[in-house]
Amino acid sequence: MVKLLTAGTLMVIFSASVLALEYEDHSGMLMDHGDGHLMDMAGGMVMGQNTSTLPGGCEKISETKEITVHAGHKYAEKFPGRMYAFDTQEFNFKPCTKLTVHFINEDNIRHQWMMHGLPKYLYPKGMFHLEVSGPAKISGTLILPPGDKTYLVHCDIAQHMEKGMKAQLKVGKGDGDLPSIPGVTAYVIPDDYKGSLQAVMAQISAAAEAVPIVVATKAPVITAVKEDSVISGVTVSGLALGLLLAPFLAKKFKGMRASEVIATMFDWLRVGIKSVVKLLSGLVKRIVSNKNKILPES
Ligand SMILES: [Cu+2]
Repeated sequence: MVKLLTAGTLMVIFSASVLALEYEDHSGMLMDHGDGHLMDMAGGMVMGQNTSTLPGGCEKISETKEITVHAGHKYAEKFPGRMYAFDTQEFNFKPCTKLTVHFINEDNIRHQWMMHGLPKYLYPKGMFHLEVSGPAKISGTLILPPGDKTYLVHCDIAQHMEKGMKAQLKVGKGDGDLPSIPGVTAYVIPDDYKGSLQAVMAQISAAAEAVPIVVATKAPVITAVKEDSVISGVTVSGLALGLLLAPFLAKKFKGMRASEVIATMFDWLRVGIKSVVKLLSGLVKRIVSNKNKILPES
């Protein structure tokens, strides 16, 4: 029984450690480059980290909060037309909160949790920014400013915000809503889903049916014209050749019997074919011998 329990405990511990290793944790790998900028060699980055400096207007840290934000394609599945999303689209904190964000990127690409509009005297370019190539976890801390304001949070990788990775963070009551926050506010450019699948498929099949009719009516006209032109071309050249050769042939066959004329013509044909065959075999020999010369070198 004890053995069984031990085995069970070991299995639980093992499976827990396997689960915990689903993504790379960058927290212990980061190097402090100063000014709140931390980086590691595995592509993790924190910018605007501030764990101790109070923003102007904050007498003290009002609250200490920790949040975990997941990012990935799967969180966009509930938002039609979107490709990437955070698992949370709206955050709300008291002014002067010390906030630690644990950012878990679940995709096999790079994502960011980037916050804009912070006071620039404290946060370079007014940004607090977590970034990592996933699947990975990265953490950072900032102290939120005083006052009611709505901050933009997004992923700044090209097109990721437009594809849905956008949220808003309200400090206090905020100062309004930002557009195109999936599931929260209306899109600036709404997608058009008016056409039903049946209507679209009917349109496509109607277009497909219309195409062969056009081809069928056009094709015979083209071939008819082609046949006509071929026949007339052959006829014209045959006539011209006949007219040119007529005096020569008349001279050659003068006084010959019909059987003799035919025999002579067959003889010419034989000689003609023989010379053509000779010419072709000569050409083939040349090509083959050329190949033989080249092949050993290559
Ligand atoms: Cu992204």
